[in-house]
Amino acid sequence: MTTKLDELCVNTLRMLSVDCIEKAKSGHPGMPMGASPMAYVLWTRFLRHNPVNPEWPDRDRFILSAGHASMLLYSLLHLTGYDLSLEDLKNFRQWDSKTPGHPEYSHTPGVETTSGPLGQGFANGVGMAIAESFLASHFNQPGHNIVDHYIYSIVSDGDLMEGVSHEAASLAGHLRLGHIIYLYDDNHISIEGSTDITYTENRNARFEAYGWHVQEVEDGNDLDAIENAILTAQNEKEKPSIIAVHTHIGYGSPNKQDASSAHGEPLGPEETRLTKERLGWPVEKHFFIPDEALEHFRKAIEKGKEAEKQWQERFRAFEDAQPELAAEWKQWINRELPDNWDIEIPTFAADPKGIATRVASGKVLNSIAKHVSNLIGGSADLSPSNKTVINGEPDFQAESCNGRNIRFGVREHGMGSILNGIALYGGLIPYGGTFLIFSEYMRPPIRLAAFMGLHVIYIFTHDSIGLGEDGPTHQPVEQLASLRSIPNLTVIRPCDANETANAWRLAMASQEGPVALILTRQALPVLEQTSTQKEGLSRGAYILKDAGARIPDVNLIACGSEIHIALDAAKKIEEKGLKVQVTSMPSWELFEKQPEEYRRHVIPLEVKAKIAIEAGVAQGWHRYTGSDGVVISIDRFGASAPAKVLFEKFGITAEKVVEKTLSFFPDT
Ligand SMILES: Cc1ncc(C[n+]2csc(CCOP(=O)(O)OP(=O)(O)O)c2C)c(N)n1
Ligand SMILES: [Mg+2]
Repeated sequence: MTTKLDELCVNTLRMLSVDCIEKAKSGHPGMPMGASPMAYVLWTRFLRHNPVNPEWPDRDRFILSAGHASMLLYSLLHLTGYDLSLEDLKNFRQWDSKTPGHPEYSHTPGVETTSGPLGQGFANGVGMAIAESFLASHFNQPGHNIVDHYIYSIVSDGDLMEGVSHEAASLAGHLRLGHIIYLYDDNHISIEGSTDITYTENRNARFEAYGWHVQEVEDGNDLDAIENAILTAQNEKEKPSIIAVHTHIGYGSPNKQDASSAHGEPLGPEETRLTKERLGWPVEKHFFIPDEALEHFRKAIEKGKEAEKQWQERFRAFEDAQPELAAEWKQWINRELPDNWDIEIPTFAADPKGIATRVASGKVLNSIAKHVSNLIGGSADLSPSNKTVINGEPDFQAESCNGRNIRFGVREHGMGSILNGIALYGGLIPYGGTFLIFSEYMRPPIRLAAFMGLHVIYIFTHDSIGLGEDGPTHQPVEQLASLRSIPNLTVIRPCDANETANAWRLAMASQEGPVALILTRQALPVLEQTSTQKEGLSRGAYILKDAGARIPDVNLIACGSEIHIALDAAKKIEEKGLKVQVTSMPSWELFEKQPEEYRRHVIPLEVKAKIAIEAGVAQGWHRYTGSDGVVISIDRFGASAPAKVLFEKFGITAEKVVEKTLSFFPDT
């Protein structure tokens, strides 16, 4: 039964959101007005959360996937008692406010993920559900339920149209992630108008085909119907649930309800007044929060404290019964690595024949995974190539949620967003692999991982024309430059097996943002120098081969497979009596963090001939060679042929380096 108080609370959510958007003269009122009833039911009758401790590990997760409805989330957070004041709400979308245009993770208390790029939140939730079931399977013991909660989301038409929702939904159905409960704000409107112009498939049938449990609520204002549907979804343990709630965008606005004009612009003063009249809201009041409504919403604080308290008691009992498991739990949640986690990372002996860095990566991953049991991940159907399997571990499947090998299927975009969800959830260190070229298919979540500062590790193999015969569709040329352009993403392109080991060391410790390991398909020599140069890689660049002079004549700068070409070339150039330094530069980002003195030492300014070599586009390298320097690069698409032939044809050879270098010294 819907009471007057329920109605008052729903309208408080609606009109608080509308007033804040009016004040900002910017924002999206339509969805908060239509989706407030479902949000109200979920947040006051179901969501187990503690506004005083938003990070309590066993809380339900709530994701507003349709981030444009941010004002709805901010209203919920304020009303239920999070550290978000009415002043903060009044500063919606303003410089330095806690209420940015779209919700930002770690910026506003209670925001579980950054949402706004449609579809991402949907897929993040799938990652969170994977993490939840993995942790439940690892830690829960008979009589001790430490991890047991739901992943809720409100998703919109746009979320469901985006491809990533298809990928993530398909995997979630396969994995039977029964703790997912998504409310679909089924309002038939997107920016360009009715969804009839573009989005007419049978959506229920779509989700049923994935193996989801599907329900419909005919009237989005029917609180009891919404409540019943959520209860039914909770009882469905074997399937993820979606509830299509038929709503009206801009509900209550006499002239904008059901119109796309309600989507993304303030109602305007006159329409706001008319809407308040229609909903029986005091017209003259702004940001009005009736006392009874506030009191009702704020019950979340006591309920939340109590729920967390009960969990703490359960945890103490668990700790008594299972001290070792409990210690491991704390270690994972506190993001600590166990002592000696890296003790088995191999040092590779110098070897001119060498091994591919992807192969080295597989060995290193396994040596770490033996000691770090919360390292979890997989590949988008390329694990035999990416070397991402943890040997001897089960797959993560519906029947084996303790498995650490996730089979993402051919779903790079979904994988990227799911990795973000796992990292956001906490307790786990996720990694995911594909060919470097297909990082393109997962760029949106890579960007968001960087933006949110998530600890995610990417294993991108087949890093250049060196992959050979598969040809230009598979050969990255611009991908390195494009990844290096993402702020807070650390890109590491190691030159041999030992640099690969050190890259993994760094990736494991890099908690402030994602790390992309860029690895070769082809074998690379293992160098004598790298086995003793652990420090070097962590500084981004270092002198791999000294020139024997304070100021060399020539500085060759490279990374990855081109280091070996540089070393070969150095020998030949030295035969001409020139002093040559080779700088190994696996990571620009790490190098840029070094003090200037170190940077000048590794790439001295005064050197006459500075030459960078990379089997990819030149873009960016002049930053290190200077505008007078030379970049030996590939500024076109590749070709299908054996790798050796391609390096020759594209001029990524020691001979080419020698030729370019000697052009600086016409007298030699
Ligand atoms: C990936 C992505 N593409 C485009 C947009 C811009 N955008 C914001 S909302 C929206 C669609 C709005 O439709 P819907 O999701 O149904 O929200 P409603 O209008 O019902 O509030 C679009 C295209 C976006 N946020 N993310
Ligand atoms: Mg819509």
